[in-house]
Amino acid sequence: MLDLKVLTQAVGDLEEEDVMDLLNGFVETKPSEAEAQVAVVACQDGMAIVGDLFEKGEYFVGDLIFAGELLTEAINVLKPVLGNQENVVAGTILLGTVHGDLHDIGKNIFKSMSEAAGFEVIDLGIDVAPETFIKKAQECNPKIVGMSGVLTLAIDSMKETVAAIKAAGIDAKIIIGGNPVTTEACQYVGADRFTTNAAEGVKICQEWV
Ligand code: B12
Repeated sequence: MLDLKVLTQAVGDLEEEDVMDLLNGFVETKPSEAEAQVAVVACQDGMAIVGDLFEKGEYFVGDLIFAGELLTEAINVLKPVLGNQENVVAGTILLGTVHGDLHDIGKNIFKSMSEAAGFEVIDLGIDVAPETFIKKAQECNPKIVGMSGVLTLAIDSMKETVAAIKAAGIDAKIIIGGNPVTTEACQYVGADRFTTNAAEGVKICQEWV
């Protein structure tokens, strides 16, 4: 059985070998999709430890970079057990990390889980300007637009992007995700829904289609 607290701490301590051993051992037990999602949340909690240590000055930017690589590697190990319904096309999600923000690990996790649930995801990448969201939305007519961001400034970028999308008359549901999003932020931004959990985000998108 996977000890989630040990996993969270190993991510927080940037103990790559321990994290990989724990996850490879976990995947060998053929866990359910729900169990795998819980492991993702444990890794995410580990990143919060990294963030706290960075704020305290105990970790530096190099540690953030390493943490980013570690989490990407960890999610790659979990991907095969995070679900797979590639033959079902549930709908299209246009996704991107908003302008000014270069963080993409959370976005990529949401992308993987959405694809596993049968969505087609058009990923615009990071630091995406409002005009880019609009141009692509006009081309591919998505049912859902997903915006990601973890910097505080991302909230204002999201607000700007939502306003531009609405002004362009694009008829899509909008979901925002990333560590700083809250009920208040969601109202401020003008999005339909928010989440800080990729699995919950997928459920919301499934409700919409
Ligand atoms: C790794 C990391 C980096 C890496 C990012 C690598 C990468 N490829 O993404 C690098 C080194 C590049 C980086 C750079 C910087 N970072 Co940084 N970083 C982090 C760290 C440690 C982890 C972020 C992360 O990946 N979390 C884990 C993921 C899985 O969580 P998540 O994003 O919330 O995603 C989950 C959900 O929210 C959801 N989700 C996410 N997006 C979406 C979208 C949709 C549509 C849905 C439905 C769901 C969803 O799904 C995910 C899984 O459940 C955080 C600390 C923290 N607590 O977050 C700091 C943090 C975000 N960084 C910070 C800072 C300050 C910086 C820098 C300014 C540092 C510097 N001096 O250069 C730069 C900024 C660069 C920029 N302009 O963006 C601060 C932000 C402070 C603030 N209030 O704005 C933090 C909070 C650290 C801290 N405590 O000080 N960083």
